[in-house]
Amino acid sequence: TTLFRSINSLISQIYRYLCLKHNYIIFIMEERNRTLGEFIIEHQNSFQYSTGELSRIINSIRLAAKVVNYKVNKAGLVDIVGAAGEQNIQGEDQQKLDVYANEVFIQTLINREIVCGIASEENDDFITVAGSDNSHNNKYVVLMDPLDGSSNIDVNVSVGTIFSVFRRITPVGTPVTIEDFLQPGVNQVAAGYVIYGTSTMLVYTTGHGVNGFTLNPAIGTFYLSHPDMKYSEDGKIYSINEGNYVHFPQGVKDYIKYCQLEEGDRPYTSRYIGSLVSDFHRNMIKGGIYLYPTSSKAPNGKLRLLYECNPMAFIAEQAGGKASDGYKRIMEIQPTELHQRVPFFCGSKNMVEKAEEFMAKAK
Ligand code: AHM
Ligand code: MG
Repeated sequence: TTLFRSINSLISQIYRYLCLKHNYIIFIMEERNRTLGEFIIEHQNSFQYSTGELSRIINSIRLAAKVVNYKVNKAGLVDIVGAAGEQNIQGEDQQKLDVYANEVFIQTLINREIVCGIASEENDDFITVAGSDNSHNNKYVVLMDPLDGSSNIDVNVSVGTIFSVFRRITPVGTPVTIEDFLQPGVNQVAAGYVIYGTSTMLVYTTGHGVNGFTLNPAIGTFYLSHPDMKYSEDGKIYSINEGNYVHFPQGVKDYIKYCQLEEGDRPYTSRYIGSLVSDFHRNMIKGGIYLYPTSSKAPNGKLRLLYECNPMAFIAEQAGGKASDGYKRIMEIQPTELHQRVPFFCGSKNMVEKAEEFMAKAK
């Protein structure tokens, strides 16, 4: 036992030394903390179609997220090693990070042969995945925004990956068609996001609540850090790009004024990062509302129904929050095109309902 303890202590001292030497953050993980891998295996059976495919999809996303995280963390070095379109000192071509993230997520899903199709905000059309035996036998399609808010990269602000998973509608064994992607959000079987922030987190739902996992960068493992995430019913934060105020519909202008009024628990605090994943994540933890309405400049809003709003709406609802386009539930909208935009009101239930009240009044 004494020998075993000494070896153990020596290993932990070497580990700490290496972490400090390489500037890693040391996470002291208690034994009860489960890893994402363990969590996926434990919860596989709670999923109604439980054949393991959905678990494998989440596993692939976990892997791709780690790869992208590594690259995002090096983004500040671009000036040193060369900007996009140039070659770095090793003679390697530099890529824009959103293009890189897109390739990593697509390749990881294709290589593992677990999906029959992928649609990405970065690509004009969807990708058909036939599988190495050309059988088209897989059942799921993934839709994603591989690096949302990527304009924030240059200024070291958090960005994210958003994903949404559906079962195909067309028969297994045939190539996917556009119908498989144009499904309303209520058909989602899983959705989530990765936030590349002060720490990197993967947050997802398969329709049984929302769980958040934090990456320990020293050993490359996600740990369950935020079990069963919930929105509070009310919140005190409103997040909107107020620079567009004059272009907003009257209902939104009235709601903003309501948020700013000195009455009861108001005025609310305004917080807007301009990175959907980060704004959403903060509001889910602290209680708040995120709004990207229509405006005279953007008559359908800016955010994409399939890649951004549906997955966030699924997570919001699973966390007890709400997501609407100002009038109706986001997840019930029947999509008509891949890159469709919709206005987005999402967050604490009572706040979204209040904003909807203002929208209805001003209609
Ligand atoms: P992107 O998909 O081109 O990155 O745009 C989406 C982003 C969201 O992350 C963010 O909430 C929004 O655009 C910010 O837009 P704006 O700068 O108009 O406020
Ligand atoms: Mg985006």
